[in-house]
Amino acid sequence: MIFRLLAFPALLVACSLSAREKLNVLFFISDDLTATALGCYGNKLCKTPNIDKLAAEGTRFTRAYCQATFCGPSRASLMFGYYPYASKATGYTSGRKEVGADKDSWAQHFKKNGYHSARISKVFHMGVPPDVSKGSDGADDPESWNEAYNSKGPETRVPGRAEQLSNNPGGLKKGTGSSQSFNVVEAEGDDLVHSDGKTAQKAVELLHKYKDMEKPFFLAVGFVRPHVPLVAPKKYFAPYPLGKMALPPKIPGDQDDIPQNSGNRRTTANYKMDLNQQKGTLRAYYASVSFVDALVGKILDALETNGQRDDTIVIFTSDHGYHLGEHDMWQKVSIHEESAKVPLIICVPGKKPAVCHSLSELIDLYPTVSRLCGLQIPGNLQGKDISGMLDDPAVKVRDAALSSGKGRLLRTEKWALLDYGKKGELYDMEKDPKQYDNLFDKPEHADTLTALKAKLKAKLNEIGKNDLNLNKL
Ligand SMILES: [Ca+2]
Repeated sequence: MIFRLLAFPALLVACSLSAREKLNVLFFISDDLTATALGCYGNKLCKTPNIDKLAAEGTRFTRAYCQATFCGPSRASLMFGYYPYASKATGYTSGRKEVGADKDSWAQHFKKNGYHSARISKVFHMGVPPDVSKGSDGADDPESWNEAYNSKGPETRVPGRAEQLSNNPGGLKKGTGSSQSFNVVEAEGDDLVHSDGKTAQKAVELLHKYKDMEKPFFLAVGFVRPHVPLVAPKKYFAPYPLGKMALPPKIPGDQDDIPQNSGNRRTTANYKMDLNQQKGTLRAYYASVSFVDALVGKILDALETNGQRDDTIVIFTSDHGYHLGEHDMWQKVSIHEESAKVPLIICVPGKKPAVCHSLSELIDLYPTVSRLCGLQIPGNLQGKDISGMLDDPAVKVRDAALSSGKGRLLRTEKWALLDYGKKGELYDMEKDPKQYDNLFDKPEHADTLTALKAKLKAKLNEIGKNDLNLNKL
């Protein structure tokens, strides 16, 4: 039960002493998880029953976009409520240091307003696997938390069946993108061998501890999978035999109208992956996603068993999306749909389940959840309060979403403009949702392009202009 009627103290006294005036917040953030891998977003192969169940109980957003398509700037942006363009948090390891001391993070805002705030594992940037192997803090912000825990894990140094699924294991040539390669381990042992298994166990422990706490809690739980290395207990690989894996369609000439840049060179050709290596990568990614899903289920079970579910807002998302072979591209940094769009589920007690197609951004979480919990929304935040969408999914608060990676994505309901300066991509998302036909240079769409470019320029002028720093990616 949730009590807002403070004018009626008799009612409060009549009810359980553990009842709180404010809702708790349980925030899940996965790493490098694309929406296309989840059952609730239409994937027929990858098994995610627990996340699907949460989606069926809450509002699932179909057009939610990250503000940067790699870890550091995306996480700094959503946690501090500013576009990367508006802060100096534009590099791979960005965090508080770049954002500055004068801004309260989302968690810190809750901490300052009567919440007990806690973090487990990766919420701000952490290097995966280096920080995970060491159990170190990465770019964490200690000011945000009353308590914080890292989940040290062995990553690839675990017994099991190991594979390197690329003939270019050193990664791509200098200047062409990532050195992150597809290391896979089907690990011996149970969930608790791994960082994420320990994270879930700690979350269950904290939820139990918070049962009798007077303060409401803000608990942020970060999972490091399905970020590479693709290491998970071998039981999660079992449902995904190689022969069952279906890659996205390979369309001849698909890449011919995509301007080459450092954001989209993580291709099958550059990684030198044969068909079995591509399917093996998909298989290991799905196994990693199912591993995360099982752990989400474990934590939500604890929330239910403790009787906390009716007092807790549950949010599930990822720091950005990921390519799993669309346009023969892999990984992140590109600003195509699969990389810039994120899964987003917000489940608020007492609100009807819904699917919301309105445009939203990860920086909307800070103001929205502040509003839902009855906290003031700091006036300087750049996100918008989208809580109205949770009462009525037809509500719209923005006519375009902005993301960034190598270039800038302006996404309206009908159009996607991928702007790289002189070059770019333009897609009609109603007719061509998979982004096969780049209309950027087509004269018949010149007026649309001009209008979208003007809209993008106006937005950037409004929010700040620090371009992302793609060094070390
Ligand atoms: Ca990431």
